[in-house]
Amino acid sequence: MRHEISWRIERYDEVSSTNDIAYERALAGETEGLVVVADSQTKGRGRLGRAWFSPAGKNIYLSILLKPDEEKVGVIPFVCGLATNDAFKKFGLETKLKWPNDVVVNEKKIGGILCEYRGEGLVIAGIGVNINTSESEFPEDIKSLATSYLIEAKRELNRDEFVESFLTFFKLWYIKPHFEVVKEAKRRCVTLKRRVKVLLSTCAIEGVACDMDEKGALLIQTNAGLVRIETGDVIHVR
Ligand code: BT5
Repeated sequence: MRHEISWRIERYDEVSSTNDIAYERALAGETEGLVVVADSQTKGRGRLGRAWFSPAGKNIYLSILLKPDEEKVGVIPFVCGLATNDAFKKFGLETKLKWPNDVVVNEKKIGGILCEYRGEGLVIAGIGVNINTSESEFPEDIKSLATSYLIEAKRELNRDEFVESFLTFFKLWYIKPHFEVVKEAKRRCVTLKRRVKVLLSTCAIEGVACDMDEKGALLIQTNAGLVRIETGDVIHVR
């Protein structure tokens, strides 16, 4: 079995994106286990260049530098998601996963995950988690889609305690075989058994999300047969 990862946490007040800082640190010779945590981001990002709302003093913006075994690269987003679920549970909040990279409470997004493969086995795993943002503080365009610990649990949460707990759970999931990670992600994934529309770069497909394979790809039963999807934007149709 792989040795346990040990964490080295670097804290910043404001960065462009914690994923970028973690990558710069990797280029400067940092190795697996570096964790970059920022109080705010000026260019926090999601997938496909989308922006991640990252105000100061409220939430968690964190990136981990990893060198996973090859077969595990594809399941790092689930490792992040499961650890986020477990950390929230420790503080009394039940959350679920939405395929491929969201942490949700009742269809609303409380956390987002951006894992970037940077070659030579290097993965930067970025996690944004909404902790103490109130409803009125979310920008209009995401207000109806987003939620936070404060909104759901009706109390504030100490961000350092959440980070500590998240990193502890991350370690536990990271050393498990990839198929066990996927097995648990399947159990917690609200996308399965749902009718979905998946937006791909050039088209959209609709069907029932019937399963996830052992690599974490989504299997969709469409009128034209079974379709396997490795990434995309999923809309739960009903
Ligand atoms: C994600 O992208 O969900 C991945 C977000 C990853 C953010 C972390 S923060 C630390 C690290 N450093 C970074 O620069 N990024 C990572 P995606 O699936 O593309 O979702 C983006 C969409 O989520 C946006 O287009 C909005 O609709 C919505 N959104 C933006 N900010 C949000 C927030 N704080 N909470 C909930 N939804 C948000």
